[in-house]
Parts: sequence; structure tokens; C-alpha cells
Amino acid sequence: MSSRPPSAGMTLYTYFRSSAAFRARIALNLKGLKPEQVFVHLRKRQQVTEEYRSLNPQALVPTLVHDSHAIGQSLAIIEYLDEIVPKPPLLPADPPGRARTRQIAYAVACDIHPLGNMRVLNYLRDTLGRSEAEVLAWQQNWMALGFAAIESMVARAPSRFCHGDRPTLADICLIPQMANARRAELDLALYPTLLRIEKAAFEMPVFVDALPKNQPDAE
Ligand SMILES: N[C@@H](CCC(=O)N[C@@H](CS)C(=O)NCC(=O)O)C(=O)O
Repeated sequence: MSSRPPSAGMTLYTYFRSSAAFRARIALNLKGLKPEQVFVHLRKRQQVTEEYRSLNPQALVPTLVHDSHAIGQSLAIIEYLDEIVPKPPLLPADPPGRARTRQIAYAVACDIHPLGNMRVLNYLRDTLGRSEAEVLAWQQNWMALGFAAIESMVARAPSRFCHGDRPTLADICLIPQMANARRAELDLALYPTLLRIEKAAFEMPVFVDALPKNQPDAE
């Protein structure tokens, strides 16, 4: 049997403030993986270079390169990690639990996060001529709508984390989005269950170590 550690040959292309990269960092930490990191400075537009696009044609972070396979999309990266390192599992064992976990994760990753992405906000500013106050209101509107729904989903069957007593894909998506919400000055007091889950998450070093402020490229 090979003694090669699973993170050998693994590189994460990341940016400290990216919440999609934050998701990948939490998943890597949960799996005990320590890839090399390459920092892609989004404000310096390093994501749109030919070199980076050759890895990730969407020009978004994160990208995970493993054994010369380049994988974009944080959820694809997280599922890949769960497949190559099955323990601890990032989804519950039962199909209804898996579906519920994915429902919460996708509510963040498919419906909240894309509307607050840098290029979307820059389009509002630069192409549509919207003011900073309008851009902030836009972000707060879509986050508030999404968080209210997730609060209702998790409050129906409350547990330590979004689903059960250990972190899953749902928490991996939720916690970085709550960091984004704070940056957008959203009042999180309206979501007490989410705040309680966030508190539980930050009792674990795997979440703390993945925080933007704890990354080598943090400014
Ligand atoms: N659905 C993608 C979203 C990735 C994404 O939006 N990344 C942002 C940072 S959080 C980005 O690279 N933005 C660059 C830009 O907007 O130009 C994923 O989950 O990986």
C-alpha cells in the first residue's frame, strides 16, 4: 500500500477573502489535508490572467489541482475531497439527511453567494452606475432573504450544527456566508439558530484556521 499522504501533489488556488475558498479550506481542514497554496489576488485581477484561466476557465477561486487534475467550483472540490478521503464524512449517511444537508448548502452556494460575487457587484457599480449604498442594499437584500429561509429550515429540527452534531457540507457553506454577511453589515441577530451554529463551529480549530484573517495572504 502506498504511504503517500493524500495532500501530496495537491495545490489550492485561493484568496483569503473568498468565501468559496473559505469553504474549501474548511473541508481540507476537516479531512486533515494540507495542500500547497497559491494566492490569487482578486482585487489585482489575477483571476483573469491567461495562466489562471487555463486552470479555471470561469476565472473564479478556488481551484484545487490534484495530480494534475484542475477542479473548479468549491462544491465539486469538497465532494472530490469527500470521495478521496471519506472520513470524516461531509454528508450524513441517510438519503433524507443528505438531501437536507444539500438543500441548506445549495441555498447558500447557488442562491445567496452568486448575487454578492465581486464581478456582480462591480457590474452594478461600473456598468449600471449604482452607488455604494445601492450595492450594499442589494447584498443585504439577497442575504436577508436567503438567511431567513435557512434559519427556518434549521430551526425546524435544531441540532448542534445545521444537520446533526458534527459539521457537514451545510455548515461548510453557511459559516463563510455569515462572514460575508458581517462584511455587508447585515444584522445577524434575526437568525438566532444560525448564530448558535456559528458559535459551535468556531469552537473547532478547523473553522478558525480557515478564517480569512488567518490566511497567509490576509491583508
Ligand atoms: N460557485 C463558485 C463561486 C466561486 C466564486 O464566486 N469565487 C469568487 C470569490 S468568493 C471569485 O473568484 N470572484 C472573482 C470575481 O468576481 O471576479 C464556487 O463555489 O467555487
